[in-house]
Amino acid sequence: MIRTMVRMFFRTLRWILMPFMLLWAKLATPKGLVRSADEQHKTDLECERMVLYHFQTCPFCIKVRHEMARLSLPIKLLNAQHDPLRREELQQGGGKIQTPCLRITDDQGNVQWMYESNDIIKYLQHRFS
Ligand SMILES: N[C@@H](CCC(=O)N[C@@H](CS)C(=O)NCC(=O)O)C(=O)O
Repeated sequence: MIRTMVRMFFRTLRWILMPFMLLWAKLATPKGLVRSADEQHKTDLECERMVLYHFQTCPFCIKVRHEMARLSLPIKLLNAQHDPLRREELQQGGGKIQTPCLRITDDQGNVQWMYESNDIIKYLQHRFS
């Protein structure tokens, strides 16, 4: 009973905050780094090996998406908020349904599932700054 009420409370709160989060996500998107065409092409290819599982209005995801925009990284986004298939992939691959989660595939085809927005941001900055 209490659990249901708490869940309802947070669900309602999320609906109320949603437009503000979307507005923040859009208005605060930083300008992207400009690279030479060759460098950007190389970066684009590297980004093809990464996927970000996210929720549209999650503040931690917005933070990571902003960093991706700042570093001009065209990383594919998969919305795991309501899509059962994406949720299952995240649960099976990463071990839990929590976003943001960056799936990274290396040259050998090994897959790493990276959680925690700060860790993802540090990783992207280290690799692409
Ligand atoms: N410390 C984490 C927090 C991430 C987090 O709490 N994400 C929420 C969404 S805002 C989540 O995935 N919750 C699980 C769920 O709603 O099922 C980070 O910085 O990435």
